[in-house]
Amino acid sequence: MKITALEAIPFDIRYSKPLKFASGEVHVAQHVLVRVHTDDGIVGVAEAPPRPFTYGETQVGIIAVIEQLFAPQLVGLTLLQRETVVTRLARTVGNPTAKAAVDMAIWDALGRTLGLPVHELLGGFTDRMRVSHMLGFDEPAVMVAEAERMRDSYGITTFKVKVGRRPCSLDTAVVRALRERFGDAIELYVDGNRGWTAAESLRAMKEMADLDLLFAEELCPADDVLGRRWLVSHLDVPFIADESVPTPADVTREVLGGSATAVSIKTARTGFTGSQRVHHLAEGLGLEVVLGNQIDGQLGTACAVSFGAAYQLTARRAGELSNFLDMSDDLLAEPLQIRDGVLHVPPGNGHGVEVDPDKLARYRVDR
Ligand code: MUC
Ligand code: MG
Repeated sequence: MKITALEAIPFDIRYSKPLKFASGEVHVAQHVLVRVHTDDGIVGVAEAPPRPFTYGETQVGIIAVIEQLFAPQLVGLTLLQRETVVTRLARTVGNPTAKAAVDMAIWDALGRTLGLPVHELLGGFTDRMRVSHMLGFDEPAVMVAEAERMRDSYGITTFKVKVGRRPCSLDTAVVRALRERFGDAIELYVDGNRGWTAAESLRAMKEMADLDLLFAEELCPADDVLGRRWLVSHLDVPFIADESVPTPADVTREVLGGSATAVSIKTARTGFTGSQRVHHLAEGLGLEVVLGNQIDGQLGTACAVSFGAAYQLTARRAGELSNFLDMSDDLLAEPLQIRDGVLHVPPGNGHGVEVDPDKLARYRVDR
C-alpha cells in the first residue's frame, strides 16, 4: 500500500454550453487528472478543476504544486496514513483543489486495494443522490427552456439559479419565470457568487419573497463582514457559505460570526478527508448542508456522489451533480447516467469509474 508516484496530467475539454455566473465564466474545462501509484500496481485517480476567480488556482499552478511540493512529501507513505498526508499538504497554504484531488486519488487507490467502494468506506448511508442542476446567466426564456430540458431528459426537478447581476431584476425575473412555469413541481434556490452588496441582496430576496426559495448562497462577499451578518440576520431562509468556506476553520468563522447558516460541501475543494471534517462540523453545529459543484467533470462528479451518498446529512438534499452534462465530452470509459432525477454511485471499487486511455490521449495537453 505504499505510494510510489504522483502524476498530474492537464487536459482540456470544451463546454458545449458555457456556464456564466457573477464571478466568472467557464468555456473550457482545463482540469488536471491526478494519478496516485502504489507498489502493488494500483492506480487511484481524481480530478482537480482550477477556478482562478474563486481560489486563485490555475492548471499550470496545480501541476507545479503537485509535482514540486506534494509528491516529494507523499512518496513512501502508505494509503492508510491519510492523516499524515493531510498534515503534510496543510504545510502549504491555499491550493484547495490540488490538495483535494490528491486526497481523493489516495482514497480511490485504497478502495481499489481493499476491493471496496469508497462511498462504503466513508459512511455507506445510501448509493444514490437526487440531482440539482445549476442554471447559468441568460435570458429568462432561455433559462426556463434549459430547466424544461433538464426535467424532460433527466427528471431533474431541483434548480440552483445563478444570480448577482445588476440590476437585480435581471435575475429576479428569471426566478419568477421558473416558478410561474413549473409551480411547486420544482425546488429553487439562488447563488450570487458575491455579485451583490448586502443591501442589494436583501432587496432582491424581498422581491423574491413569494417564490418559495430553499436557500440563498454567497449573495455578497464574506469580507463585507458586518454587511453580510446584517443580511443573514434579516433572511428567513438558510444562507449557504460556499467559496467563503474552503476549510473547516472558515466554516467555524463564518457561522459563529453570524455570516452563514448553511454550508456547501464540495469534494473538489476539500477532498474526502476534509469534507468529512466539514460534514461532522456541520452536523455538530446543526447546519443545513448542500453537496455543491465546482463545475466538475464526470470524474469529479463520481467523487462528489460517492461522498454525498455516504452520509445522511448530505444525501437528504439534492446534490449539484449535473454540470458535466454541459461538456462536449469527458474522460470516463462509462459515462455517468442521470435518470429520474437521480445519480447512482458508479458500481465498483474505489470511485467505481475508469479513465478511457484513448480519451485521455485525445484531450491531454502535455504531449
Ligand atoms: C458555485 O456553486 O458557485 C461557480 C463558481 C465556483 O467557484 O463554483 C461554481 C458553482
Ligand atoms: Mg456557489
